[in-house]
Amino acid sequence: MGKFINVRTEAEGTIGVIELNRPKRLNALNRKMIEEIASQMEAFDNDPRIRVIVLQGNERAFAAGADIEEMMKESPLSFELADPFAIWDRFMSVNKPVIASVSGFALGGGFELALHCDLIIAAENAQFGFPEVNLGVMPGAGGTQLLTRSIGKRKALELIWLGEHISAEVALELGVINWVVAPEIIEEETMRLAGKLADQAPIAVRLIKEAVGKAEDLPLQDGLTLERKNFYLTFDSADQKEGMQAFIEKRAAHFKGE
Ligand code: CO8
Repeated sequence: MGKFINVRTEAEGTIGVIELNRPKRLNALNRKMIEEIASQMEAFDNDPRIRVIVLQGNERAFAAGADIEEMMKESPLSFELADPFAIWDRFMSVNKPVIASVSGFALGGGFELALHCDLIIAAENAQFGFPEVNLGVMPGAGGTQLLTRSIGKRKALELIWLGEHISAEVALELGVINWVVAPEIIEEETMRLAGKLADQAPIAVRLIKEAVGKAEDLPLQDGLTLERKNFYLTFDSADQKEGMQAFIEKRAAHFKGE
């Protein structure tokens, strides 16, 4: 539990939930809050009982961006010395699946935080956008790179240049997010999806995350080589034996992450 986040587990301790908790500021992200999120994600990543991590805000806001009051005091040198984006690199090192569950505003750094997650589920009232240009700046926590990889150059420029919000429905059509659901059921639907993922074989899930994650960076042949090595590795797990045995015996598999 931190000053700016609430932490809990669900589904018999297999799902770790991080809830952003700065409601009066629409969960605007200050440095301490980002640090708390990253540290908690690492704690869940290192906890063998946890299989899936969920990041969520509240009904009104996932996060309305970086804390503008805090940020306006910065200078190029203060940024250089504090290296604030090093914390963001830690999100990239999480091995377990991370689901962003977005209601309300996901703007600027809040949108970037969601883009650092593997899957995004949104409520119909969610709004995504990069308003930085309206402040005379630009995204700095990965927005130009992650959004462009997700929807291509022209659409990314449209969103980041115009600084307008898009609805969850449009975000879904663009392929930025995975699912849109009614606000009343987002919590339940998030847990259903997280629970389903938590029941999959954890080692396979982890190796899939690594291989798919590298698909955007590696030349095809290197990506195929990595995929094959990871495929071979799954055959060293008890879960591979269990999964195939269960198929033969026509029963549900029970995976232990071994
Ligand atoms: N920073 C600080 N305070 C904020 C922020 C923010 N990003 N967003 C909202 N708040 C505060 C408001 O100032 C207000 O405070 P108060 O009650 O004391 O006046 C409170 O939250 C509620 O907000 P509003 O009254 O404005 O609520 P509305 O429903 O009228 O409007 C909006 C909601 C449209 C979301 C509006 O608040 C808004 O435009 N917010 C700013 C959005 C924005 O520009 N975000 C981008 C910031 S820049 C950025 O993210 C750079 C990322 C790169 C660095 C990442 C490092 C962390």
